[in-house]
Amino acid sequence: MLKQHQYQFCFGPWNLSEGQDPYGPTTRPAQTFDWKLDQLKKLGFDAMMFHDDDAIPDIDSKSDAQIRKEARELKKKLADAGIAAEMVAPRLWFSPMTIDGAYTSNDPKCRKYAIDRSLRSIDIANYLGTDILVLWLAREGTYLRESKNGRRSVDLLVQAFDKMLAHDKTIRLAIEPKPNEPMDHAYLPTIGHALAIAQLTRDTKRVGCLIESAHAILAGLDPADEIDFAMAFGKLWSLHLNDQNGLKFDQDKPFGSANLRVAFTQVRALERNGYGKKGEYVCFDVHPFRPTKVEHWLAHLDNSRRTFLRLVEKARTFDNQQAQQLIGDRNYAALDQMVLNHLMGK
Ligand code: GLO
Ligand code: MG
Repeated sequence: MLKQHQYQFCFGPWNLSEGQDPYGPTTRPAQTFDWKLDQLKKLGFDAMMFHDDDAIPDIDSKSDAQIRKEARELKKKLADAGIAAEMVAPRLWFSPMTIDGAYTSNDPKCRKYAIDRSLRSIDIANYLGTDILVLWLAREGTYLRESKNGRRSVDLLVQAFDKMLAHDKTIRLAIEPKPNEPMDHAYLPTIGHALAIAQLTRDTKRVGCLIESAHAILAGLDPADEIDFAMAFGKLWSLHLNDQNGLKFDQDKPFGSANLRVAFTQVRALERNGYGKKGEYVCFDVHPFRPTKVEHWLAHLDNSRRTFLRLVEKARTFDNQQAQQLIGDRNYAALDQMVLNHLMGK
């Protein structure tokens, strides 16, 4: 039998979060980065994702030389632990310089800050040995449409991406779309938008995307369709699997926890497109439920991976021949029930 592809798994330090929400403080004590790396290793994950300031705390107060030194130390720590750095993402939504957006801010000084910080993130990606810069465009949008010029914002985004592509000849930009939150409306809400704007940049081949299940659901889309679409372009370079119960705040639930069938459909889409065969990782952008006790702090990550692997088994044992017969007979009621039976184990 052909050896079947094995997936590689990843999460970020922020996925071991402390439980704060807009209405209340933390419910678990903060832990060090080293503790988080240890947990990742203990769980048997393969890689870690990094915001620029996860890699280099207080990044804005540090010189380029200091950043280089700290990034190299981190790279060594990761190598000793046998863990890869999957990506680096500039955290462009915390600073007083990004209150009104980053690349699309109305203030030229703030736009410059955002670009300079992104170029630094690219340097950090280089030091850590990854060629992926993830761009979650958190504040690129508006609370009220009259505050920005939408057409100008598209031009500003392209200009920013072009500067990043010119800064480093190998870096690939993976845009992570999200339709809303924290903004009312974001400028690049879907994978279609991310891949379309790629065509306006100076190196279209190096601008691709990252799909997050919850973000697709918030856009009213089926994440599996987003996967098929991105992979038809060969541009799905990373993935944030999680779950989301309808059109609410971004929930980052464990993978499959709100809708197992939608999760199954995503896994089938990954399988049919060969996701991971070029070294792409399956990342879980999930958070513990706020009431989670310290002793159960890792469960959401372990459970997401377990569910994912069970669904891979389900995708690989799905009776495609029988499904094709039912499709040929246009018997979709039976096909529907066949899927449910398969998921329920009967
Ligand atoms: C928030 C996003 C966020 C990003 C992360 C990486 O909704 O999903 O968690 O994935 O900051 O850029
Ligand atoms: Mg995400």
